[in-house]
Amino acid sequence: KKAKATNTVALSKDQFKDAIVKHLRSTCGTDEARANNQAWWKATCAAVNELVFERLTETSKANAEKDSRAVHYLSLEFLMGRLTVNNMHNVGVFGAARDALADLGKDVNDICDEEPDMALGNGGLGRLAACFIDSLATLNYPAVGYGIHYEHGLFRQEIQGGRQIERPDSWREYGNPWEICRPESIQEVPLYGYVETVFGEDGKMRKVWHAGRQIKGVPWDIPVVGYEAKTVNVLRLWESKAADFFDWDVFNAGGYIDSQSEKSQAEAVSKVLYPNDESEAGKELRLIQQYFFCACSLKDIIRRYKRNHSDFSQFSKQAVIQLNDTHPTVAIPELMRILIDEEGLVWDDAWAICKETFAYTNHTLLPEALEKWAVYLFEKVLPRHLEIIYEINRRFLEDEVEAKWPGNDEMKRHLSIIEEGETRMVRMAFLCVVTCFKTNGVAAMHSELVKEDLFPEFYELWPERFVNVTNGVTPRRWLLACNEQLANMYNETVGTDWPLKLDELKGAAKFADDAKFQKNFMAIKREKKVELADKIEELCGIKVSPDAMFNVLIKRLHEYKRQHLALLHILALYRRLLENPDYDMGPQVFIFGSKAAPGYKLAKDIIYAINKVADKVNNDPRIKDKLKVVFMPNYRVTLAEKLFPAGDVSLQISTAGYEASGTGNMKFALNGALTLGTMDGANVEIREEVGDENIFIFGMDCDEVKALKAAGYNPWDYYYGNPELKAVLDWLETDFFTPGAPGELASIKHSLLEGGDPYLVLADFESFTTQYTAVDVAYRDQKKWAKMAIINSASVGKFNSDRSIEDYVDRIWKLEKVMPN
Ligand code: 26Q
Repeated sequence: KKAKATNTVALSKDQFKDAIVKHLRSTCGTDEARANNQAWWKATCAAVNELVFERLTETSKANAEKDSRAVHYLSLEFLMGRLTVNNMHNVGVFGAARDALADLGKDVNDICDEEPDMALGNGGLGRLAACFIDSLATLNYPAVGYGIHYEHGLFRQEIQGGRQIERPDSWREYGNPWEICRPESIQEVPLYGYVETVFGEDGKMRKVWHAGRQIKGVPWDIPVVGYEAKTVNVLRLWESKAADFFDWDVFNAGGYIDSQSEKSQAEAVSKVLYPNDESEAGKELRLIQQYFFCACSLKDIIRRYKRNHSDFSQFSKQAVIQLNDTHPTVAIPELMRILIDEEGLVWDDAWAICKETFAYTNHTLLPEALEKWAVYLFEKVLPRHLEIIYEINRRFLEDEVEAKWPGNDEMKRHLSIIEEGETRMVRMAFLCVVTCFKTNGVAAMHSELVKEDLFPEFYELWPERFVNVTNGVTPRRWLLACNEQLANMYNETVGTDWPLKLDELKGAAKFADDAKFQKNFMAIKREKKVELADKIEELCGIKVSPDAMFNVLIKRLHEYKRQHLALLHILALYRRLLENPDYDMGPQVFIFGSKAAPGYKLAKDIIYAINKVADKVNNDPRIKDKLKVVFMPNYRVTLAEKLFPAGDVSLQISTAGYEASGTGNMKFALNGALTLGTMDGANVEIREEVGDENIFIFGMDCDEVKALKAAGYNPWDYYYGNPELKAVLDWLETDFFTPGAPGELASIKHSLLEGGDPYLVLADFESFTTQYTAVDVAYRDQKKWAKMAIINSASVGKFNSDRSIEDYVDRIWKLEKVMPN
């Protein structure tokens, strides 16, 4: 039996063949004999687009006719990856396309490999936005994703001599067949300048913002194809351009260079994605990026609203705006500004609309990741918005804080949207919580911490505003498209509805003990491991055995994610093998994939250390291939699609209380990997779903972390208390892994001792190594392991992003479905 998506054929193989050949000629200007793979890919996309664009038009027609409430998902990041295979599955032509290409002498995988990733995001937050718009379309909800059409996405990572080198990503250098430019919807955005107070003839005071500069926003629409393609929504990405007018005065005065520099400054706004996740640089251009896309998006939303409405009384009924973290917060004062300065509303009416329109998702508890902007920067770039923020803050402090905590100036300082100090700062998260009708965390535990630790006073003021929506992942990309073998096995076992109703995988759990089912399940896992092993040899020149246990740790590099804990553990295993050649352990492979923010020194040192340890371990004949370490360069969505299906053990080892949710943990479990992880983020809920006997939990929980920190954590106690830990830390200072250059790996040790080990790596080390031994033992009982893996995969229906979206709809958005014709 074939996957359902390949059964519901919207085009036959022959029709598809004709379409490809036609587009080779009419779209690509070539023919079958002369086309290269790039042309074949573009012709294939064009054939798919015949179906996609028709559904896109039907969807926008239906939404216009019904004039229904819609969600607008504002995000600086959409980490879409490749679209071709996904879109073919969702419109139901994957099988037809594969067979058509085969008839034409082409392999569908080779052709689809031509597509560059759309890497318009850093990590979890950006990929979540991509899964959410997939689910919104699949569930037929009216929704628009708004973001920036970056010329360069997240940097491409090369590894040279073990170190990360950043190279520019140019995803659309040779054109992108999925995007449509919409010049009819261009917007203009003001920046800089000053605010004038004017009094009208009625004696009323008005504010006029005289902008010092204008830039133009050009929208590019990416179709977002729902599964089975009833609904095709859009992701609208704004590109910045110089405003239209040509400055003839400057030109005639011989200042051609200046008008050119005006142009390049305008184009700089959407030039590149900032590569720092979980950290704030406070760069002016980043603030301008945020304002640019918020201003364009709000104008777009209002333009559409005004087609059917002559005043703003229905605005918040028609539009809800979801802020993906604080990055688009400036949309709040921008909507206030439009309503008051341009539409003539009074403050109270404008404020009431804003309070009913915006909702905010928090993705982090890390203090250094909470966005703050210097007041002076705001004043320079967005002077009118600063005034509005001051007024929001004044009313909040004088009315609401004063009512709750009368006369308490300390509380006012503590809760003020403006942080006092040497440089006064705007606290963006406070502005969100004060305005938004809902604030949500992204996993059950995280949402509790948002209330209790991050915003306790705001929670006291408005308990009803705080909700949880646990993250999810789209099963279309993260099972159907990336693991065809397992998808087909599930089709035969539980039927073909699971890509929509992931809970139905539960029906496979009753076969967890069935020898034949186990054999098939493990054969698929092995096939995926062979595919990955081939890729590892191709990319890294390292041979790994598919019979070894594959331990995979793939995510952005950060101290709180503790890649260095895994590294210390690898060193401990290596040392045990060297000291005792008969050390009882099955063959192990550790696979890392991770990008470090370019300015994050320690993160880059950890990448270097992983690569240096890998060089040594992989080439040490004494340990007889029992241990291999692989760092796969340029981790991204397309590589993730090969890694998740091949993992045996999913490493989710953040310090408890620091990983808001994690979503890779869900993708692994869905593909039959077992989690070795801490009680953090969504790991807690994965454990609830799969059962304590099917997950390996280690380390301190969140309360223990807090207690240890409160009692005064001393990493030296652990260093001196555990000889193995001391030995591996000391090893890092020698030149064992960096011959002739001792000390190259010492920064890791120093951060963990003199640096105070802020994420308690040393405190959790022993528990990790102990629990790892249990995993190794379990793995060597392949029947037991198969059972646990099957239960994992069959039990994680909760983590379908469709469920997340239904939760958002119930708890926050209150949307109704619209079925296009
Ligand atoms: C902020 C200011 C300036 C430049 C960059 C940034 C920035 C960019 C990206 C700050 C943070 C991010 C990304 C954060 C992120 O990915 N968070 C992750 O979100 C996931 C989805 O909710 C969670 O599963 C992860 O736990 C969380 O770390």
